[in-house]
Amino acid sequence: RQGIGPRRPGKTADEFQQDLLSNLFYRRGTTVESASARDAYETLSLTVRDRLAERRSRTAAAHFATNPRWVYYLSAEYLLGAQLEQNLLYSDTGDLAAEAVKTLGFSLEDLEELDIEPGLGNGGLGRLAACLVDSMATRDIPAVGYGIRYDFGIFHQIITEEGQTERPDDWAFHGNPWEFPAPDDRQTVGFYGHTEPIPGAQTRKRWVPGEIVLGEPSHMLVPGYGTETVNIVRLWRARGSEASFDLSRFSAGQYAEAVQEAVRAENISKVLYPDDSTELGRELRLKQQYFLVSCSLRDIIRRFRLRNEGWAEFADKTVIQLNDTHPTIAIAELMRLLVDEYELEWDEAWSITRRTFAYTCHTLLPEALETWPVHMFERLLPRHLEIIYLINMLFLKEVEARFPGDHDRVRRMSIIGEEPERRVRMAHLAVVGTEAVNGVAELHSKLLRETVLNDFAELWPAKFQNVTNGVSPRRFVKIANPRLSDLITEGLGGDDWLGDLERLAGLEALAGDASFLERWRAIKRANKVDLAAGDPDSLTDVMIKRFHEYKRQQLKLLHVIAMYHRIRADPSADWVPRTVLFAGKAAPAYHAAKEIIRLIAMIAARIAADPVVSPYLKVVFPENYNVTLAERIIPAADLSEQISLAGKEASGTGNMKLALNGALTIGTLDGANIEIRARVGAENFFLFGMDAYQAANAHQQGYSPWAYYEADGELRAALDTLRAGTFGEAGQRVAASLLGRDEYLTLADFRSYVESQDEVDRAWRDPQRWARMSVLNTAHSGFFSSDRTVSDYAARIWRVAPVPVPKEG
Ligand code: 26M
Repeated sequence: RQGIGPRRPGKTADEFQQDLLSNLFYRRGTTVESASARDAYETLSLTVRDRLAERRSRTAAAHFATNPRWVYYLSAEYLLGAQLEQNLLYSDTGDLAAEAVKTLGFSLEDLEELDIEPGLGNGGLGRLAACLVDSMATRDIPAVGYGIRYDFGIFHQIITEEGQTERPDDWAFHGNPWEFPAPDDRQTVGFYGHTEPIPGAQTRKRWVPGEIVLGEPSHMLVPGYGTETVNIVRLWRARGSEASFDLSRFSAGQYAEAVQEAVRAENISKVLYPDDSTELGRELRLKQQYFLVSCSLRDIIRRFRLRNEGWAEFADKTVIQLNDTHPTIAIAELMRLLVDEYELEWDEAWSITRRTFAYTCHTLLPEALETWPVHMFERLLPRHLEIIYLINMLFLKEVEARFPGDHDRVRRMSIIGEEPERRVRMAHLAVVGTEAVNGVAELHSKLLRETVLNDFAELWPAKFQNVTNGVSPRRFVKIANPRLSDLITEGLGGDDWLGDLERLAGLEALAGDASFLERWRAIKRANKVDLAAGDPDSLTDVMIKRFHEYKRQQLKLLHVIAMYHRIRADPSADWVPRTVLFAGKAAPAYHAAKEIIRLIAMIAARIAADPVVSPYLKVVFPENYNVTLAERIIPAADLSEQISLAGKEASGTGNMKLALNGALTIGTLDGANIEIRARVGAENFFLFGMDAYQAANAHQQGYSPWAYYEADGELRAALDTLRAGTFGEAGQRVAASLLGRDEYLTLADFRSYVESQDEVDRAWRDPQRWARMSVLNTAHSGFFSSDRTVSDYAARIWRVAPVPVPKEG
């Protein structure tokens, strides 16, 4: 059946138009006369998708013919963003589409509003996964991203004066035109049950699961930019098997009871857990993780076996990247498949497993390091626990041999923690079962080696690497900021920078050109007008990220209160007008974070109602921060708040997106801020606060927030205002937390932060100077392209090379 295929989608406006009409008629089942906006949207999406599908088939053929080492990215989260605009850009059909939809009586912008983003992630980790799959395709790396197709994504946030409330996110309510279901590739997943010895076998065992669930995949196309490659992200959805429908109960009229097993099965992919960085040991979450892993590994093995190679080749043809510990049970699952099902010897299976996996760590927060109670593991995954015990025993022997008599070290390194209850430490399993471990920014990787994973780094120094995060310049510059993109393209004499972001350095030559700076400023202003968050001539000061105490939205608020006091004390002074924009979600059960959101809402309302302060200060909180909203806020930002306590933010990626769009950063020496500052230059970055070593020692050196309260009148006034209840109970509770333990040393960094903010005001008063600094930020942020990140992974961790896909014909 080789060489047979459908008519290729046409390239001309006429052919696009014809395809659109035929999709409207034959796939949507409607006519031009009666087409609604949704009909037009669905039809346009299918027409664009068809163009990518054709490239996808050529990609699959080229990959199969080359038989390279494939990259499999395992992630419990993907924040892919809206698909239509990106796919128009990547298939170069934007102009054709705009013309064609006019004949249906709609504008492209109307239809883009119907393009809902799949919110299948919490924050940075999920968006990073999306940027990496974009860049893997762009760099022609044969790759598949595996994830879970949650029915309900990250909750929809509503902001009132009461703070945050949550609504379910039924993102696919109207269907999802970007998805290809692949029911024939469904897999069977077991849970619970018991294990049995196999007569005559040593390590092999039989697992008899007590529950069976089906995993049904669908995939989304992931095109590369400026290349022919189209990879896929394959998402699994849980389904009840036939056995989960109880026919006898159905016949007896017990309809609800008859389907309860199926409902239970389908709950596995029902909802994304909305926790960011804090662990909550729910069995359903562990079930989700194993569901993702079991389906994906079987799919990877299915693909491998299509190529008729032996197990000796597996690790040479497969690398599986674990996005944090969430999919780490894959290490035990691959061992189980190889030993129990494919009957390999333990040592051979272990050698294959270790050479196949690599692990990316995204945190340093101890409370975010995943552990599972042994009793839960034993019930849900009895065979996996046995395998983990065996892995651990052999590993601890190795430790004992290297460090004889060092029992404390053995206890610290064990995959099983004993205190206060026995728990499986997923990060330890991830380090032991992989060939490479990486952090996500230089400082983060260094702190991993020096602190949480220090024992492991001493045992295996070569295993530990850094790969600094990056972001997609297509989504976060070209699509989000078309005005700036056009100016950059004009300034550099071409748009090659979109696939080779270091070329932005060429803008340095224009940083002294007054007319260029003037246009640069005008674009920032126009973006602010579009955002409509505040006076476009005010300094737009943005803090956009998940709410977490370590990120220190509280510190920004103390600064807002200090500004408020200053203005009230001297209303006629020449204040720099600011619009302070916060956006982000708090985990629904994270009360302290929700309290901070309430406080922001309260202060925003109070300032808006104050005629003395409101000409100079406005606080806004647009609700439901997601990728789509980020794309509107980032191009309008003047100032980027990256103010986490040093040593706590692994990398940050919003910091990169904002710098690329010409925002200046005010930030601590944390995560990738350090690398941004090193590149854009210290004189173009507002630095403040203690460093990670000072921060790490503060509490044991007797840190007292009261000492800072006593010593700093402006800080004291801000805290007293909160304590007095001027901003409600939320303000009182936030103040109590800051004057209690102040875990994240907010008060210690306050003075330095305010001084740095005063420096921000001075720079802003000289518009030329500010514009110059802004251009230099963009010019020197080319390193932060996720294309570079992917090339780093490819060269140093995956050891894979690009596989070009030939053009058609
Ligand atoms: C854990 C348990 C139960 C439910 C959810 C979780 C969980 C989910 C997401 C825990 C952590 C999660 O993400 C952590 C995260 O987003 N880390 C961020 O990763 C980014 C990309 O590397 C970095 O830029 C950020 O600094 C880091 O905070």
